[in-house]
Amino acid sequence: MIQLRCIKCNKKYPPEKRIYTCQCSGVLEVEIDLGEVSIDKDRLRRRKFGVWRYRELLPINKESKIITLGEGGTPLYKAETLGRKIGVKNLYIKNEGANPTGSFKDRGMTIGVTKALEFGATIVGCASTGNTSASLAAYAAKAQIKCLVLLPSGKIALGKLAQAILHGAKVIGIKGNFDTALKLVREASEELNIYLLNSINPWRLEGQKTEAFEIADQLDFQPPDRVVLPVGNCGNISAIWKGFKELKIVGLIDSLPIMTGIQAKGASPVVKAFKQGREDITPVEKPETIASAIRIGAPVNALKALRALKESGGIAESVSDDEILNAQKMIACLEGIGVEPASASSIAGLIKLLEAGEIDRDERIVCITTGHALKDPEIIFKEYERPIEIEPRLDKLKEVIKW
Ligand code: AN7
Repeated sequence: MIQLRCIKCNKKYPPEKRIYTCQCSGVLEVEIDLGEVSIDKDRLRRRKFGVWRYRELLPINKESKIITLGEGGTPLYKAETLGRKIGVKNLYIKNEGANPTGSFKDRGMTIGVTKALEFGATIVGCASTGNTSASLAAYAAKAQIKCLVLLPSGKIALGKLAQAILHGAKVIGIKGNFDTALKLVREASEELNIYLLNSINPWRLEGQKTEAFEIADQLDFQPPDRVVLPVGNCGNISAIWKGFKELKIVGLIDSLPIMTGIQAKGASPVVKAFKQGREDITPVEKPETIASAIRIGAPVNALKALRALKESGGIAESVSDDEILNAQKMIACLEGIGVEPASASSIAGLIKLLEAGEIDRDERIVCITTGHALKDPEIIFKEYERPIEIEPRLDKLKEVIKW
């Protein structure tokens, strides 16, 4: 049995109901009766990697037309060199930039757009700091339905904007930030019959919980001690925590990791609330950071995230733009993994917490890098030297090569 439950007042709704929030305005969670689920490691191992490897734990009808681009199945790297540099023996990087459109959002959209079709929607929409729009535009194209995306004008990394345009979405810039755009698209979804696929949509997060399933699976069901990831609108950390809890309930793992959420200093309402022991956030009016993906001041899933942090005995920390850029360079040059700035905040946060003695160096740690470096090429050109140009002569080449 599947139902929707409000995480604030516990009110339940049947899954056929096309709603995003409770009457009390609390956010909803999908509840699957895990007692009815039969799943075992041997059956899983016979299937290929990816979101749909875990279909027994996903809330999709058997008859549904599944919209997929082959999402998930991303590599989990043992980060030996970076680990040695920062003094962690067992450091892993789960690289979500390896998804079809270059971010973890694809895991959510395969479920979200499949669900949109189940509901008979012909238009999907979102507000976005970039990656959600790139992903939704691609999945809407695959499903051959219309897609509307509202973006904070001038604040979107170029690669993401290019993707949304390429896949044929109706892309509209909003004078304001992400939070303003989200408010408008929520209003528009009511009036214009648009199926909303921001992370306020509980079905979408069901796809993202497979990040937890895959991490456990790739570590032979010996879950890590800790998972570190960037936090913006708070959907992903909530989804991943839900995923680990479900794996434990169905008996595939015996322990749960400590969740560790990292925000950028200029956009860190969750870190502030966490440190003050509160369950509600005070929105940041003018969020600012070079990590544009997580430039979010009023995260809609904050309550879910704060509960995930609390239940797992976790930590929330913020990092500066310089720390983020430094971490981006370290991952790129020590491990060969190119990530966008928001993603690098997980490593930046880990370094900060190790130095502060809040994380034990003996832990087995997984850092999630959420989006690909090419999403934001402008940052790279701004922060790094451009190539010099020479005449095509060997003596000139010898002159300029100084390793
Ligand atoms: C690379 O695309 O919110 O805490 O509109 O793109 O689940 O919001 C992106 C978020 C981390 C934060 N890393 O995840 C959007 C959007 C990257 C991201 C996050 C985002 P959530």
